[in-house]
Amino acid sequence: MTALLDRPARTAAADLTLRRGAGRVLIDNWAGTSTVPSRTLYPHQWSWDSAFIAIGLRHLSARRAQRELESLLAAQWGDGRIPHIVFNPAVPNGAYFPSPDFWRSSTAGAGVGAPAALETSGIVQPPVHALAAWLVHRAHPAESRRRGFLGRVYPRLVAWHRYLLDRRDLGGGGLAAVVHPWEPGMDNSPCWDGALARIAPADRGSYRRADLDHGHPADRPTDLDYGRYVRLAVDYRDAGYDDRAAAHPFRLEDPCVNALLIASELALAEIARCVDGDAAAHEARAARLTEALVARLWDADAGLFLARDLVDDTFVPARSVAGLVPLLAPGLPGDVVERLVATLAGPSFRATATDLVPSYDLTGPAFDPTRYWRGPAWFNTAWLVERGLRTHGLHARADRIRAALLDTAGASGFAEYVDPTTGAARGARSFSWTAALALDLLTPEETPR
Ligand code: 9WN
Repeated sequence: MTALLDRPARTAAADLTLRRGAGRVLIDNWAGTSTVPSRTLYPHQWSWDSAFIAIGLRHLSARRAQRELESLLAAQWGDGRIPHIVFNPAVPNGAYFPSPDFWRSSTAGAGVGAPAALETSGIVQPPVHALAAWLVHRAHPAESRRRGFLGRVYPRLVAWHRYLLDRRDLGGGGLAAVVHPWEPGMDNSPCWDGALARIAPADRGSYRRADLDHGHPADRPTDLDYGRYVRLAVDYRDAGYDDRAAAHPFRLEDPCVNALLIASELALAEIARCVDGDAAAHEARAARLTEALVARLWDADAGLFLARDLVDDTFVPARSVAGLVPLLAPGLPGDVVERLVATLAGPSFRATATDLVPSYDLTGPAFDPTRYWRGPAWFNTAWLVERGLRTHGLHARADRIRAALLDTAGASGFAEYVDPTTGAARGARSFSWTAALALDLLTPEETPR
């Protein structure tokens, strides 16, 4: 019998303890208008973290969940981009690198509408925000209506998606591209190794890493990769963060980013129905994106979606959890769903010891159970795959991931990620999205996820 079937059922007492622990993490990490991912490693506001955090916070305080998203959207640039970090001016400059004086958003980004009154990074992260806004609304529709929440966030979310589909369709095939490994949110994934190898690293003496003050060097990206991250960011900054002018020597289409765009377009359709927007236009866009995703990123031999490198227009062979996240798209062809489910249950992605989904193929040549995004299991991707399985009515499979996520979140002290082969906690503890997404899965929804 497999570990999947052996997992003991969760008790009401265990759920209560977990709920209290998760709530405590979110309260402790609240910074006044938003939540830090981690008090130690990430002391500012991060874009896709805030979306996941709002999805959990809605069960504690609808008001606070709305503010989480509103504070992020207040940092939106004139061209529609939502920056991946919004800096808290009260936090010392050296607490995180790259810091505000590195990105210089208010000056370097002025030409494309960076806010003048606050500092942000200049790159983006995956578009989970419309999905989060819709879920936040649905948790407490009366409170949402009272505050006019959807009416205020809708135009900003529309502008955000327009940015991704206009300025970032760098391959011309109707999908959004990423231009830095931090953008897909899976920074150090083996998926970026080939594309990064073309980038000359910045001089090691030109910057100081702050992540190693808190993170273990064996878990974090190498110095060589960090130098390349810095080079890409500096060159984008020096092009005024203008996608029409920047060379974008690193440009790829990522399946997770585009799957989230589909899920978020469908959420925008729901929001549009509440605010007199054009729901049909959002649904049509989601359908076109789904077609483009399958046409450009599906690889039947690999059994999952792959990233496409736009520099040489080739598939990236590395198989990562990003390739399973498109389960979120309800319009996927049936045979694609079947293959994805088989891949998820096969030796590459079924970590029997934890039942969590590893970030990279367990049998792949670059697999490392502890290093950032090169194998460890993360809770946000487990939540997305769980939701994707439910999207296709695969509730028994989703239930297993749900139970694994809840058990491991609690046992690991709400770790940032875990070794998928043992469940051992890695990275930061009391990590906000781990707590938020556990809280979310503890709370039944009125309609199936
Ligand atoms: C760079 C905050 C972020 C997450 C990313 C994760 C990590 C930052 C870093 O932390 O990235 O953005 O310094 O490594 O990879 O997904 O949003 O939690």
